[in-house]
Amino acid sequence: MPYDYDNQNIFAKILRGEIPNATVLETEHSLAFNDIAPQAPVHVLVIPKGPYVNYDHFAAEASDAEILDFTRAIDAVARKIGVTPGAGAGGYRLIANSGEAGVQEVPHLHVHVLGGRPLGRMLE
Ligand code: DGP
Repeated sequence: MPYDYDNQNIFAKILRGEIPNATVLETEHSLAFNDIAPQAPVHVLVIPKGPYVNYDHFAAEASDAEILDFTRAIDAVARKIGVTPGAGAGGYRLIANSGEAGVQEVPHLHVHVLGGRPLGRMLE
C-alpha cells in the first residue's frame, strides 16, 4: 500500500522550523521535543526527520541508519530527562499511536515518552 504523507501536518511544519518547539534532543535523523499538552510530568515526542506517516510506514521504508538513529534517540531522550529505570524516576512508557483505531492525531510518526510519575496499568 502506498503511504500518503501530508506535508502540511504539524510535525512537518515543526521540522521545517515554521512552528516553534521546545527541543529536548536532535540527532542526524530524529528530533525530540516537549508535547504541547503534557499528560505526565515528562511527556516528550520523538519523531524521525523523514516523511513517515506512522510506525508501519517507517518500519517498511526507512533506512537502517534512520531506524537505528530513531531507536537510539528514544533511549537518549529517556536518559537525558532522567527517567530510565533505576535512574531515580523509576522508568517510563513509550506509546506510538498508529492509524484511526490507535487514535493517531498527527500523521507523522511520533513516539510519546511519558514518565515522572507512577503511570498505572494500561493493559489488563
Ligand atoms: P497522537 O494522538 O499520538 O497523534 O498525539 C499527538 C500529540 O501531539 C498530542 O499529544 C499533542 C501533540 N501536539 C499536537 N500539536 C502540537 C504542536 O504544535 N506542538 C507540540 N509540541 N505538540 C503538539
